[in-house]
Amino acid sequence: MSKQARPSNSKADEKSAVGVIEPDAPDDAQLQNERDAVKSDQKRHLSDYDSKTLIELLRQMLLIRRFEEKSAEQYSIGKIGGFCHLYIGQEAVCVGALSAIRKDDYVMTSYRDHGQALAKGMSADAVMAELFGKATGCSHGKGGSMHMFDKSLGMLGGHGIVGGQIPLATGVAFATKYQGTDQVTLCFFGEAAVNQGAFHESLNMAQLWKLPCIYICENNQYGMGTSLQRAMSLQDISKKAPAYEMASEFVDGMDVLAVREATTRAVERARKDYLPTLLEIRTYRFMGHSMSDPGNYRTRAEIEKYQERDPLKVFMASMLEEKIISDGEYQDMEKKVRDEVEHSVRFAEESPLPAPEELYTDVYANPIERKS
Ligand SMILES: Cc1ncc(C[n+]2csc(CCOP(=O)(O)OP(=O)(O)O)c2C)c(N)n1
Ligand SMILES: [Mg+2]
Repeated sequence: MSKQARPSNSKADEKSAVGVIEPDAPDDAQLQNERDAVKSDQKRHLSDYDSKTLIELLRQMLLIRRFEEKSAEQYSIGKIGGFCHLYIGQEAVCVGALSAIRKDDYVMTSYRDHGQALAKGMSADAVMAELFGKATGCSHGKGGSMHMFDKSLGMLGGHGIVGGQIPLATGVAFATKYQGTDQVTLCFFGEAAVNQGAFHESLNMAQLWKLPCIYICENNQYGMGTSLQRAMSLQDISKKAPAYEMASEFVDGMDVLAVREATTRAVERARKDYLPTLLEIRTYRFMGHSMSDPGNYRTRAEIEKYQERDPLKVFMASMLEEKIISDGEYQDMEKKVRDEVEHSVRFAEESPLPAPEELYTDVYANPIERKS
């Protein structure tokens, strides 16, 4: 269990419901303390891991960060169109969680899906080409940012309806149990999805039927421009699980090792006893909701203060201080990651657009008659 303070309902109580003033930026000393606490927690845990595992966690977080920065740049020059939701600030959540599962386990998430896709083993080329709407993208250029899929890797998307993936993932977990496998399903969603009926229906069935599904709420504290305090009566999301007799944990999402360890406990419960878990992983998105968000609902100061606890920087600093990685090795990692991302942009640029005939493939209703 993380040492980070649990969210309190006090602001909502004081300024109740509609028209509340957005939460004040947290106090400097408090953030510094939290950052030190994460670092010292991480350092204590570093010795539990071999350096190869730790370096791979760092590399994946760095790849996602550089990939997302490049996506923002390519979006702003018009190479990427449509919706584009970036994951910067939340990297420790998907990297920590996916490092606790096997290759044949399943992952489903929302439209904020680039991180999960990369951590599940999809290539930067396939993801960037999809963002560019090119035929070589993982969904043949027809899905775009919100629909990263690779069935062969167990990456089952990329879903645009808030909370829509929660019953779907519950169904996948049902299917694996029915088939007698010991696979588990990780289902990621934002905290705003918790207010959807589908969340509650799914948790009820998963516990009743004992399904190996791990529900991971990425609580980044905002649903578009609405803060959690303005939208949810009980903001302590992990406390919703006991209503279904489900196990739950509150986890610090800025600490990749804390996420990995909580997910490992949930995976064990799912694989051995077919039991579901709800993990509330507290995080923060450093960018707007999507590329078109002007971000007027929170202050620059609030963002900067959370950036003090940047999961990538804190983990990198812990690794350097504990001499698990040297400056030179880190620079080398940074160069390789940047090359991989640059390669993905060239690959996407040079790839063809989907052929016009592709309009008639991969659709549910077949055959579609073309009117001449
Ligand atoms: C059913 C439904 N309602 C509304 C929307 C519009 N919408 C898109 S994202 C979003 C906010 C979701 O926030 P959260 O679940 O916290 O995820 P985050 O974006 O923070 O990752 C909303 C309301 C939608 N896509 N689907
Ligand atoms: Mg959110």
